[in-house]
Amino acid sequence: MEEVFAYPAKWWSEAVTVWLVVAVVIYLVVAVPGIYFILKYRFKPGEREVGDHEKHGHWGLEALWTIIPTIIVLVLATYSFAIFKKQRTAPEDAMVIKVTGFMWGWQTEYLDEKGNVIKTVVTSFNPNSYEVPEDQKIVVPAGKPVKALLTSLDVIHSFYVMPARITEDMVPGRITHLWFQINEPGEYWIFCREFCGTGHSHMFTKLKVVPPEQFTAWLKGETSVASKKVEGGEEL
Ligand SMILES: [Cu+2]
Repeated sequence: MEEVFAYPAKWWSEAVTVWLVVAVVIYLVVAVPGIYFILKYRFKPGEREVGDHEKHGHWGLEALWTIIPTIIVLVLATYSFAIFKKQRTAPEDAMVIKVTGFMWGWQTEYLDEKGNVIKTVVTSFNPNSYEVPEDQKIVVPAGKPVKALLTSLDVIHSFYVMPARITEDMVPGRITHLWFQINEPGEYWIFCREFCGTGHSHMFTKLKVVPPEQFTAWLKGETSVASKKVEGGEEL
C-alpha cells in the first residue's frame, strides 16, 4: 500500500482500510451462507410447498446477531469520530497562516509570534495558464502542522489542500479553519472546491513544501526558494 505522507490524509486512508475489511467480512458472513441456504433449501419437485418450514425463534441467536452488529457500529463510530476530532483540532504547535479567497485567487498572510503580518503572498487570476509563478506559491515547512484561518472577500470559496485530503469553506464575514501537515517536500495542488463563478476553474495555486530551515530563510526574505522538482508528491 502507498505510504501516505500527509495529515489528516493518513488517518482517513487507514480508516478506509478498516471500514473495507469490516465490510468484506460482513459480506462474506452474510452472503456465503445465504447462497448455500438458497441452494440447499430450494424447492425441489415432489416437496410440499407449505407447512414444513415453521421455525420458532432462537433467543441465543437473536441476542448474538443483535449484540455483535451493535458492537461493530459502536467501534466504527467511536474510531471515526476520534479521527474527525483530531482533524478539527490543530496541534498546539501549529504554525498559523491566514488565507483569504477572492474571485479568483488567494491571499496568504504569514504571522510572527505576536500575530503581526510579516509576509503576504497573493495568487492572482490568470485564465490562460495552469502555471503558478514562483512568487505566488504558498510556501510551508515540511513535517510541521500548519493551521489555516480562512475567510473570503466576496462569495463562498473552499480551500482544498489536495495532498492532505482536506477542504473547508471560505465564507465572507466568517473565519473558518483547517490544519494539515505535509511530511514530504515538493509541490502540490491547492484548489477552490466550491463553484464560485466563471473563473472558478482557474482558482488554484501551488503549495510549496520545503525543509524547515529553507522555510525560515524564505520567510525572512534572505533567499528565494529554489525551484524544486516534485519527489513522491502528487502528479503535477
Ligand atoms: Cu472559488
